Amino acid sequence: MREKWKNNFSEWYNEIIEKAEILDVRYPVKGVYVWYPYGYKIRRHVVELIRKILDGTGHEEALFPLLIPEHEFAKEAKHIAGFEDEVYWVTHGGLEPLKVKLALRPTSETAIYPIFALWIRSHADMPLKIYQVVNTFRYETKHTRPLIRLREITTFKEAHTAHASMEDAERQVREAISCYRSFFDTLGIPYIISRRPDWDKFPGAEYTMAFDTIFPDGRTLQIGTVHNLGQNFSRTFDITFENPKGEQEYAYQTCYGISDRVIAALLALHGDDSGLCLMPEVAPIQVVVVPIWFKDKKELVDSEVEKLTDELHDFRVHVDSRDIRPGSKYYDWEIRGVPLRVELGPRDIEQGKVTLVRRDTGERFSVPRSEVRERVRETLAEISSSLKERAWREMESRIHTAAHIEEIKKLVVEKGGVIKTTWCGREACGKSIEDRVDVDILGILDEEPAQGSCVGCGEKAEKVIIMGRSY
Ligand code: P5A
Ligand code: ZN
Repeated sequence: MREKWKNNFSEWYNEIIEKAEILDVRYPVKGVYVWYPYGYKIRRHVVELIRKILDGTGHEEALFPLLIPEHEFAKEAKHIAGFEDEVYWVTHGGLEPLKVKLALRPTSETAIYPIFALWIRSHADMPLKIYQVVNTFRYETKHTRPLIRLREITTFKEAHTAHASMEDAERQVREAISCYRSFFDTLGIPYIISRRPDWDKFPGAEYTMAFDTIFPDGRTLQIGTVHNLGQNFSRTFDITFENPKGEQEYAYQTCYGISDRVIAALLALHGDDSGLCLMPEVAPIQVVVVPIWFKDKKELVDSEVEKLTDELHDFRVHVDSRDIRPGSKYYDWEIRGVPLRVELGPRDIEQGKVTLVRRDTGERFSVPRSEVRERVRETLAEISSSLKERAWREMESRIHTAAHIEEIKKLVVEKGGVIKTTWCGREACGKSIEDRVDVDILGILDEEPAQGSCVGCGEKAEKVIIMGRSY
């Protein structure tokens, strides 16, 4: 059943975040939440996954300070202009006013790049590829939401790179996109990759590539961004290197990041009216074993359950031996999205079988006890691929094409989601399209050749764009 999930998504989301013990939203600061142990375990698997991908492609993890002195923060004019409304400032040490105000990082360019200037001497020091997993602070004024729009982003995974040529920075942008693709693919999160319009790129970047997904309510969520910074920051922070010709040159840089939003998407896209459906890859518990006790058979069942858990030691298994009815146990683990349930009772034991129940489809079936390990492995893999496939299918069904402005207006009201259309590429025209339909241009699809005319002005279309209302 996915009635509430689909038709009343916001309520579903807020409820499930609490009930599944992901976040405690009662912390008394707006936009700031507490991770429950269960939610934190999911977070840990997600972080381990991105670490594995980044480590495997030559990135190195480091850790830079949370506090940024005002004079560094303010150096890059466009960057400060883009972030100044969102910065928290530390102004006092105890009762004493600080001589230099300190920003709580909203992102770490201005903490990292003065140090890159010290680390980089020659072209042989590059490419330099660093990442960190940290919390960042943004004083968001739009409606805050758990994991989606945070004032303390607790899981900011940001990478910063420096290169000896623009071509190598371009190659790095492609590598970053491919890292994020494989990350989202493992999590079964569908995405659209687009180039942000110039007026919406990262403050200080040459250009921004973004990953967006579409939620069940038709609104889009930006779940990752990759920026080519060119030499904008290296000029400001004096990051120079000696090139092979012996000349001093400014480094070419990129940066890219993902946040807690990844976890929001993971929870939101794979769910139903009974709760979460976690991807086995990141589920804190992959298999929950529920013993079915019958009067005098409790000891027999318990000893068989113990053997069974031993056989399943390759997986993250939990035995629910609480003294409550099996039905209540099923309910609890369904909310928390445990992908697979194993039931074992006297009858199963007699027949040499165990009962498996899939969280995603509700399907219930018996497998021979001797094959249980293999069958669990197979079923988890099937759950993973079918959740992923369903999420992609659903996202694609929320993308519509329009050739006229009236059609866009109609689609916005009737269907929501993302609208694909054509544009001449001129900023003034783009902004007027946004105003007339009251929907934003999310990005440009570089790969798709434009045909026909611009929906805004009727002149020759140069670009295929996607539009949508985002979180
Ligand atoms: C890239 C990493 C940056 O900050 N500097 C280092 C670059 N890019 S960004 O687009 O501004 O942010 C990266 C991603 O963070 C998510 N995000 C948020 N998540 C939760 N709450 C917020 N308030 C918030 N703001 C941004 C987005 O997914 C974004 O792509
Ligand atoms: Zn136009």
